[in-house]
Amino acid sequence: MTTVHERVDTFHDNDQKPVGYGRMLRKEDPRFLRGRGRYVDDVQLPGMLHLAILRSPVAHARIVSIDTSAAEASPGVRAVVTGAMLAEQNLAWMPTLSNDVQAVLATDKVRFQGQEVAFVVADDRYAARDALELIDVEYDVLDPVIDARRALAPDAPLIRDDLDGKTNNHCFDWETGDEAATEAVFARADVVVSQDLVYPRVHPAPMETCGAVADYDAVEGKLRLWSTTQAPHAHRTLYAIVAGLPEHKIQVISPDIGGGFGNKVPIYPGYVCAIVASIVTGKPVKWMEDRSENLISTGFARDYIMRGEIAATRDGRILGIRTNVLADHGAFNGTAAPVKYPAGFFGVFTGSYDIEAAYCRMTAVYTNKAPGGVAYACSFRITEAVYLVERIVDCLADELGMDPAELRLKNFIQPEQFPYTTKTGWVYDSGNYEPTMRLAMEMAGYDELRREQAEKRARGELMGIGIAFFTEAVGAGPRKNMDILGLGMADGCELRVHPTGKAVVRLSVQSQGQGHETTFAQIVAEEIGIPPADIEVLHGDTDNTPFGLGTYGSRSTPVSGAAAALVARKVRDKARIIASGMLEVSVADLEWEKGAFHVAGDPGRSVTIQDIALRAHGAGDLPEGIEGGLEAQICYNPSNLTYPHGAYICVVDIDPGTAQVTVRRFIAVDDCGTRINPMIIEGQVHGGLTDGVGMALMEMIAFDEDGNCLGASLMDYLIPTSLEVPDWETGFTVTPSPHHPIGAKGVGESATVGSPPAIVNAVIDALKPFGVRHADMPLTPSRVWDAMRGQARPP
Ligand code: MCN
Ligand code: CUN
Repeated sequence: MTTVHERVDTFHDNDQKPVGYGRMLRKEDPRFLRGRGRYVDDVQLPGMLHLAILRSPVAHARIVSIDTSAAEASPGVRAVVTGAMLAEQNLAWMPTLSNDVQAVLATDKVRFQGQEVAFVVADDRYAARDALELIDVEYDVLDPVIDARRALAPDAPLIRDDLDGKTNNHCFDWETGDEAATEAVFARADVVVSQDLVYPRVHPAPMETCGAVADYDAVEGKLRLWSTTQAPHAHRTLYAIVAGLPEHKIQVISPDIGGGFGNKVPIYPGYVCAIVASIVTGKPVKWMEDRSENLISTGFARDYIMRGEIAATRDGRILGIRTNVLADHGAFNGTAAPVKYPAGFFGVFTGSYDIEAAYCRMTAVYTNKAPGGVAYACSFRITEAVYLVERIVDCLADELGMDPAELRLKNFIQPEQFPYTTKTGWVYDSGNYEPTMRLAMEMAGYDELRREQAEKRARGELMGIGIAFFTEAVGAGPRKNMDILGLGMADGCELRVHPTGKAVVRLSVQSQGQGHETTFAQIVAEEIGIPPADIEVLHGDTDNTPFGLGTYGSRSTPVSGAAAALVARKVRDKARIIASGMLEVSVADLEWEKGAFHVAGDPGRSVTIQDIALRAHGAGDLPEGIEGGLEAQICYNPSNLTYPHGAYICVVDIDPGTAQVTVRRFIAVDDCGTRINPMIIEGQVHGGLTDGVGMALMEMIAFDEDGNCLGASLMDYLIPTSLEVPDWETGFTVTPSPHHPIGAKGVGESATVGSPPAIVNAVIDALKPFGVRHADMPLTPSRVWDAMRGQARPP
């Protein structure tokens, strides 16, 4: 495993430091490349049973009766459990992350197709699945509510009759900004443009589906749960609350995770069923969903129906932005977002522009669709916000007859305005937008592209150039105003340096493919000078890591990364005192040079961090008041979010005969502050851009009018492969975060946030000769064809 790190010294593109930041190959890759990753489904325990879930075939129905007798008699079956049985233990319902409740197994009604109705525990997976077919459920089918626009109609069927006093499908209202001030700027604007936009329901579709192995030991009274979770500590606390087990008797282990993309933030009924099954049978129980179960029942993303309005002066000064949103939350509000932000961080819909006023009003509704809402590299709804603002800015450019790059450059928040408080109250920590935009334009050869486009238009060819410029808010978040179910959004970190100078760093966040074992070793290495190869990163096991809220909203680097840097500094401070004893000089006379302290003015007299580690654990004397050992623990509470930004330019060609869109080029310039590992950042950006092509051109979880999910397999739910995407052209600028100890901002979701509007803007730009001003995602050939012929289909 260590051999790959030999390249660390030669793989730098940002500086010549011997250890620390740079293009280091991933420490986890030898394991993955040799097929030695260990995922939840690889967990095999003696006597383990298997659990399968019966799901509702219909979107909305009353359950009349359930007959499990045939299933119980089926070979290999150990238990069949229904909602009624869970209700006896008060376990039929569980809290969601958004102050709603969700059925673990349906008791009264089913509320979406694919909802959990009963489960079977059997000796193997096949016996369990076979027995599902023998469960006889009688449904009294009800009219479903599928279109969010009809959810509040007076005659709409009531979905959540389980909630006391509920008489309609209203979920919540939310507003932000200043309505009157916005009205005033709209009233005096020369130009007002408005556009309806739908961000369709999409799905994260990670390669590994969700699953768990629960192992309850009745003698120890301890529950061990291997599960596909992005937030093991937060999940543990919720299980403690729901199951009434003491927290120290629950160990949540998330081993290697095969992609999360937000899909593994919520707690799913399957996890709870596995726990119940293990407690009931006294055996370990594995539940692993299949692809269709994952697509129809687990956390979806988006499903926002938006109206964007923008007001400006005739010469292109943006004055105000206003939006009205209808949010479809499905049957239960299972959104994972800080509780004070029911619409996530959608509040950054004012984008990267210095405007006078903004206002947003949102209504959220229940429909007979799967619950969820925040998932798929969304930065807590920033994906929708960025799409909204970047599309309407393009609509404005079109209206004004102005170049979309020029319009953006004219309205950017200026570098000296940071920290910048937006009209919806967010404080952007730092930014320098124009150089990022100019770099993207230079890499693209923007003026040349426009010339090429003019020539092609003259020949009847369809070429489009689309721009998106985004600012994200990532790194949730300051405890004073962010929590999930009462848990403050801070992260712990522990660092132990062993006697021989090798170290272990324990994190509360959890990688699902982002390379934390590498980058967190690099952060610590940069601070204490121990090579990354000698620093082991441990995560994903609540018994062996400090408490913290986990990985989502690109918060690992902004929050946990800061914790790792600070804990290393704490260890270094102690090392300095020990070094002063070893060198017999005062602490003030020591100078730190990556990996060693030397006496100021006498570099020959020095001790390395490894020497100090040995002394800290050794037999010799330590300075007065200093305990032995070399380790520290901290909990980092960020003072603000970090605000990465980026400029994306997309070039598309459209076949006028088939309406097929080809993304010919894509230029992405990202600014995530200090860059820890540029290779990993590029990987994150490449993945996010590919996601963006999927959402813009291919992906949608659609339903028919009965509520049948039409995206239940990867034959129907199209996700892009390397064949549908171009060779990405990436660049970067560096504007460090002022409050983050190493100046780093998050980047994991940036490209998914920024790329869809760039692609849609490019397609609409290509369709200008047809007078098209907008068409909704996904821009499949049929939608582009309809747009060319002036008939927009309902989404
Ligand atoms: N990084 C860096 N320098 C920076 C910022 C980040 O080197 N200035 C590195 C980090 O150290 C980390 C990676 O880039 O190794 C991503 O860091 P960060 O932006 O902090 O995001 P998280 O680690 O918190 O990852 C979460 C983010 C989210 S929310 C989704 S969704 C998503 C994404 O990551 N899911 C992913 N990228 C994914 N990539 C993979 N392979 N699999 C997923 O499920
Ligand atoms: Cu919103 S998807 Mo990521 O935050 O896990």
